[in-house]
Amino acid sequence: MAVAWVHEMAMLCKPDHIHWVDGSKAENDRFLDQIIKEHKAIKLNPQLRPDSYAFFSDPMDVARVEERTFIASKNETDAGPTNHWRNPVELKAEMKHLYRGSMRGRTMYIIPFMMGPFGSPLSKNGIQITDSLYVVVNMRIMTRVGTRVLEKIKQGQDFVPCLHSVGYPLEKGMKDLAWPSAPIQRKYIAHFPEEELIWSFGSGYGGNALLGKKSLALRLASVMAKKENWMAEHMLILKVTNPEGQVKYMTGAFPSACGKTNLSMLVPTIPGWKIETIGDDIAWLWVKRDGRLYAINPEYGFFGVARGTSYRSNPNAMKTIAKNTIFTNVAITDDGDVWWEGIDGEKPKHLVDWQKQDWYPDSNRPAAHPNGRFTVSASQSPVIAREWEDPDGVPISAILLGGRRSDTMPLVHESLSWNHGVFMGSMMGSEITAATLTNEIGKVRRDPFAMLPFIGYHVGDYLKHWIDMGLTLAEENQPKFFYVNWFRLDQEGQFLWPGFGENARVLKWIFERCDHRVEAAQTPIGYVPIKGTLDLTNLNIAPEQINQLFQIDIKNWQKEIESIKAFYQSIGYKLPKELQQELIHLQNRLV
Ligand code: TSX
Ligand code: MN
Repeated sequence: MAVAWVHEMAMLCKPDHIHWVDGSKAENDRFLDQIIKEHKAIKLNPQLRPDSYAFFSDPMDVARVEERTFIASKNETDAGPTNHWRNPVELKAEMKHLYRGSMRGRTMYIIPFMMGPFGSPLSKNGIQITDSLYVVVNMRIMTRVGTRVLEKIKQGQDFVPCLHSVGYPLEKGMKDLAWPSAPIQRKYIAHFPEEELIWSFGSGYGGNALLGKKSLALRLASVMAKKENWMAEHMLILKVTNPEGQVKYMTGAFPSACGKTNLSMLVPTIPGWKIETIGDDIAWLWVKRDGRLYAINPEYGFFGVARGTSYRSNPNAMKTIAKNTIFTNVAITDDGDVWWEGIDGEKPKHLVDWQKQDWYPDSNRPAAHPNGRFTVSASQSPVIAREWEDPDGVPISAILLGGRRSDTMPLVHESLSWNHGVFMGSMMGSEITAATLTNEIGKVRRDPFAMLPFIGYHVGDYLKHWIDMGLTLAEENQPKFFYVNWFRLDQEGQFLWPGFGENARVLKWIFERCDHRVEAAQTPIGYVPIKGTLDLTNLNIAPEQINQLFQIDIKNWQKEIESIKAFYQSIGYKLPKELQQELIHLQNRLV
């Protein structure tokens, strides 16, 4: 099965060689030696950053390309209004034409990989074919790669075939590039959910090319999950331990640029509380026979944004990436270490920037690309929870939701019911910052459950699946939803909440709400802390600031309702009636 597919793809792509990746350290070391010899990466100073490498991509290949990401299902309605739909037969024909001979002069690497811990009922096998060694060494960090998975597949276990080519064949006499890729109009990230197949062409970067992550673990898995009654979500997973040693697990969905990786590794400022990481990006969730919701992290590493990562914002990430790390599109210091905007310490007097150009403090451009990344094994984190690879998952008590909002949203509010929580998730959104679209700064971009680019089917059906999952959980087992907002501003435009490690105070309140240890005040939008129940000990914050953080401005909320209505209209007839009702209930509670 696997071998037949590989040979068929080799006939199509016509590589010079085929290499089956065994996943061993020895093999990985050989790949890295070859990468250095071919000048496709540099080795960092081993005294400062042992066993670490830096890659620099083509400036035209620096991020996921949503406008070239396709859901190819038989019926267009199955892709819904949030995806780019293509007819699968047509798309395959179009892409086959591109793959024909696309690996000439190159080696085709066959990567057997697994998403999820060994032995978990939710884990999925994949085989990625690629002509990029960058992809091979990154996949080995981000997923469980190697012979052990291949054995399972050869014994007859299912796998998701993932075909990837950078789309830059080397004809006779042609010289390779440091970062081969294809122009935008020949880039394709194609998903065939009915066949459970992924075809990616023309990009070597991140989620476009490391197909286990966004393509398999979110887009395809979300379709499988809907069919098989589980959930594939864009969520971190946290373990919280209180001073008495009691443990709760929480998941959290946040759009990009909200600090999801920072939250997943947070260092609490309140004594006796401990936070550990299960995952920082993706959660697969299912209801077990005891009637509770459990989560696994399908990934094996972190593919984090470098910019802004520092000992101040995320000390545990900094410790994690101290060695054995692959960096992409960051700047290089004169002593052979990495640098990016927002890292600790003084600005260097000279750097080589991500485009391999000399950079000085008065060069009017960032030294590291804003989407520059680190790739590192989760097992290297000093705060990885010991049960992070438990095939049985961890039981979830709370689901955090949030976005970047300068007004309207309080620091934290709790759902009134499961359906109200799904409503909160459906209307999630983040204000557009300078880092996103310049012409719409300040507007709220709706991003239901932070899944907008990752739902592999109709967004209305996806939201209905969330409603239905509530029905399979007994009420006492339903996790509570908590909408948090670290980004509310005062009249002067200053952040009202110190954020970062101080967020542990909010997690403490959430923890104690799950235990019914603290009362809450009911407001039209949900439950908020009663005076004295949010621990503000040793926090130098004015009572007026706290009032502002929790202020519910009726006018702002009426505007919010109008904006949610418009968003719901864009979803169309498949929007669950339960959510329409929640919107009406909210409107009624507000008058
Ligand atoms: O990650 C963030 N978190 C979550 C941390 C666990 N960020 C960074 C977001 C960009 C990725 C935050 N930024 C958070 C936050 O809680 N809060 C803020 C806003 C903020 C920024 C600076 C300060 C306070 C709040 N204060 C000083 O710089 C002194
Ligand atoms: Mn993500």
